[in-house]
Amino acid sequence: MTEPSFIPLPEYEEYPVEESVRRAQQFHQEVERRRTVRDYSDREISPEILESCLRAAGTAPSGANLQPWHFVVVRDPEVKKQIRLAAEEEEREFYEKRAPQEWLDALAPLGTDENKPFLERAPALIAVFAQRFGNTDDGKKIKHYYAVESVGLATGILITALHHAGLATLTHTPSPMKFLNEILKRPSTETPFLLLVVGYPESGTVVPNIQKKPLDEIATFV
Ligand code: IYR
Repeated sequence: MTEPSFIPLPEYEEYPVEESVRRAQQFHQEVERRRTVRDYSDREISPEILESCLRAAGTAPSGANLQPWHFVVVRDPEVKKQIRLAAEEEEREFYEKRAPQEWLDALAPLGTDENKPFLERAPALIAVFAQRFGNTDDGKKIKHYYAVESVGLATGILITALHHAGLATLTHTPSPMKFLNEILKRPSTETPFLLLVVGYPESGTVVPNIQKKPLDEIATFV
């Protein structure tokens, strides 16, 4: 068993209260502008932006620090096309057969359907995988604790980092997503978590007129 080893908290910054309040408010204003975008321009993204945002995602806390995530960045038009075709096949099943009416009613305000042109047009797709198992340095199979929760945390940071860099995203969840393992050649110990579409919004893009819940509905202070 490895003994614990500690270092001083690196680069911790405490702010005067007023500055802290201002920073919190500014951050809220910045993330409040984030909207899920479904219409993308085909303008390319500089790879350094994606790399830095992925490094930011990789700082997320995870169960036992096992970092149970893998991100596949897809820019190759041929691979994007394969993903679009496979996703649209699953989505057609979903919208025409599998989805109960209640689910379709919940989606109606978003105006989504089985057509996913953004999977080919957007310059990058990031397939996020959760690794339920991993390997130690000496090749033993180990369980990853809280893999899904950890990947959710990393993905939240990724979306926020991309927004901060001026990019738009769409959290797309074709269901089932197992086709991503085949197309992207990922092992069966990895479960696709979601497919993040990344790019610049098409000029004149519109988004659904929907609201976020107010603070008193999402939080209770005891
Ligand atoms: N996966 C489908 C359906 C869908 C489901 C939810 I929940 C959404 O918030 C949006 C869409 C699709 O991507 O169209």
